Amino acid sequence: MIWNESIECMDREGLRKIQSIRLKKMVEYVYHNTPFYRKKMQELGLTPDDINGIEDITKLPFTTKTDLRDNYPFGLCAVPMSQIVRIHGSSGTTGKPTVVGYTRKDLSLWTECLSRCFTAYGADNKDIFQIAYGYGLFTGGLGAHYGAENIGASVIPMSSGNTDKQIQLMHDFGTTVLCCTPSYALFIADAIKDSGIPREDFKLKAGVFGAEPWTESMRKEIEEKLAIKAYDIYGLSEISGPGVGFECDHQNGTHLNEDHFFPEIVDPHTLQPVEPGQQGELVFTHLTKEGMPLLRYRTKDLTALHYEKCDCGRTLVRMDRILGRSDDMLIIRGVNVFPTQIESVILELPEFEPHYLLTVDRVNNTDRMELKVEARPEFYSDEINKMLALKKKITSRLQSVLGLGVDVKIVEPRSIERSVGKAKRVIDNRKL
Ligand code: DLL
Repeated sequence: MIWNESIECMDREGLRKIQSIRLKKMVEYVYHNTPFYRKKMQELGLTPDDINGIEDITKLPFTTKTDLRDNYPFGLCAVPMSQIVRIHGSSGTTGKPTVVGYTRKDLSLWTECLSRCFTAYGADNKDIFQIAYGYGLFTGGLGAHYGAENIGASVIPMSSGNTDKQIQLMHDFGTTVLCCTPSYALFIADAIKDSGIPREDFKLKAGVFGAEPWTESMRKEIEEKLAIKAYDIYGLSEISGPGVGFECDHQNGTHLNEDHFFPEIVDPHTLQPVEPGQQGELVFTHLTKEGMPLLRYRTKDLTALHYEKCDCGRTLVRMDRILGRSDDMLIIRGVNVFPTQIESVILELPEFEPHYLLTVDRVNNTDRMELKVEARPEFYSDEINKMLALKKKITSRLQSVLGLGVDVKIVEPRSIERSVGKAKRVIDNRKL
């Protein structure tokens, strides 16, 4: 099913025309309404007349999270506060949150994007959505909420946590679609098993998972444990929140709503555009946002884009799974390591649960990685030889995939702390 066929399946030439018209208008708009961009453009010797189409986008300056922090809280808003009707933000781990302001029109376009996502997952007004993303400054809860209401579905605004209640209502209300982070989905799956309620008594059929990187093997794990189809949803607060991108039934990449958010992939070092299909940093330019439009916002997310039409009929560009954020990349003894690589190794081996905690330390000037990973109950044993054999198996697999030695500690099932939101799987104790 397609929510907005005329846009989602538009020929690419037509789409490019729309993007060009919108970009030109947007540059004009920010030049006159966001002093930050006027200054940046003036420094580059640019005026709005220099931007005549989407091909001119590379002339424009980049925007970074630091720019948002420097203009905290509302310095990048292009409208007076009287027109801002919603404020969201991402908390980050330290310091001040990144703040985003939405006008009424921004909220309505965001809702349109989410309606496209949910329709692509096969949902409609007969579905019951359980929103188990956090409600609050985080965009997950309210973003998904309005999108689901807009397609006419019944919405249970649960927010994250309170897992026993989640399961009770999921059962009693007949939830068909669960929205939460992939790590929370795993937590919920185990809790359903513990509840003793048979799977047949639940009506759950699909899951809308995002807000953190997750691998293809994690998808399989969730699909098996919950007996549902698991879909990816991508987004970031700076651009709008969930719904910047979504998977269709073919699950051949995450379609981006590029009539509103123009995507580019650049080499994170040179900042030059890369060829389609090549991996690099994802960059977005708002084409329609009013409240706080951004030009060439560097997401730090590493991925690649594919422009061939999808078998679902959509022409919207398809994005590969996010490998990770460039700031999540660990450099261990000079080797680049992404937590998603570790997740893939763990899930490849049937003996382990997809729960892990990686701790990085520097001992005598050498980086050391310790990985705590849970064995599945049927493989966990008191017999030391069995455990040593398991440890050897995973250590040698990690060595061959990462090219690095990892000190593995196999721990009891359910002993690693579970997450109800974005999982924290890495602790880096090095003072770099
Ligand atoms: O996480 C928005 C969101 C909510 C997306 C609910 C999907 C579902 P932020 O808190 O600003 O916003 O974090 C954005 O999370 O730059 C990515 O690094 C990561 N991320 C989001 N979705 C995915 C995904 C929300 N599907 C940051 N796959 C982004 C991988 C994701 N990473």
